[in-house]
Amino acid sequence: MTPTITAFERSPDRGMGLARDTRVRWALEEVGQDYEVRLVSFKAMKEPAHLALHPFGQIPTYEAGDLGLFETGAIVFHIAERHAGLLPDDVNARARAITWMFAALSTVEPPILELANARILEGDKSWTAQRMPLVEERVRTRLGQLSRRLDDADWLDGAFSAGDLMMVSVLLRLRASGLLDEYANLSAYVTRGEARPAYKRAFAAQLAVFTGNPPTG
Ligand code: GTB
Repeated sequence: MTPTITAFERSPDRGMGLARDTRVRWALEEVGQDYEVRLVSFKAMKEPAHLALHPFGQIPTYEAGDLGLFETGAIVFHIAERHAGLLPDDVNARARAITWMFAALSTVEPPILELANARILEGDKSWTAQRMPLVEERVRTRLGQLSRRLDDADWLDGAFSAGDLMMVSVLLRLRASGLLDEYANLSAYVTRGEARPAYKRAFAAQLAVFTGNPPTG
């Protein structure tokens, strides 16, 4: 059964791949699962039909048969559990890969989102200039810790896994800030993720929504 995901009809990032449907597309591409996309407007996201699927009125969602999911962590985990390629077979290695998914979403992403909100949503507030160094420092703390753990490895725990997919997706949001460039190994880690053919296909597919040009080949 071909799953259907939802994505922004018009992403505010103009197809830079920062909206969270990209990570779901990436997971589907990694495991070779075809998918369909239903584009939703900001208005439609807050209407009953979409709220029945996503209680917080957001994208992405995932539907396959009777199953409807929201939250990228749950969606990517579901995909990774049902297909080979994103989670190791070894029980302990699998548990560690899942741990990295949670770490990406609940430990590394929050300060990155705080930074994005401080810049985009609160950038015009009088207190932003004072607050920004504190917010940036919280991001640097996590990046420093992650950088030390990754060290000179290609991926967080052996072979590429759903944990890396989620961590790279989370870190990508930092590119424009320049903070990622302060950690050469993390910057290279993100570039390594973006170089994966599956990521490139996912990126091209979400960009095509914005440009109106479907990817070829
Ligand atoms: N925790 C949820 C998950 O992981 O699935 C968060 C989902 C979420 O934040 N969805 C956003 C959304 O639907 C889109 S991805 N927002 C609309 C709303 O809440 O009303 C977040 C996002 C949006 C835009 C950019 N951008 O333009 O750069 C980047 C990321």
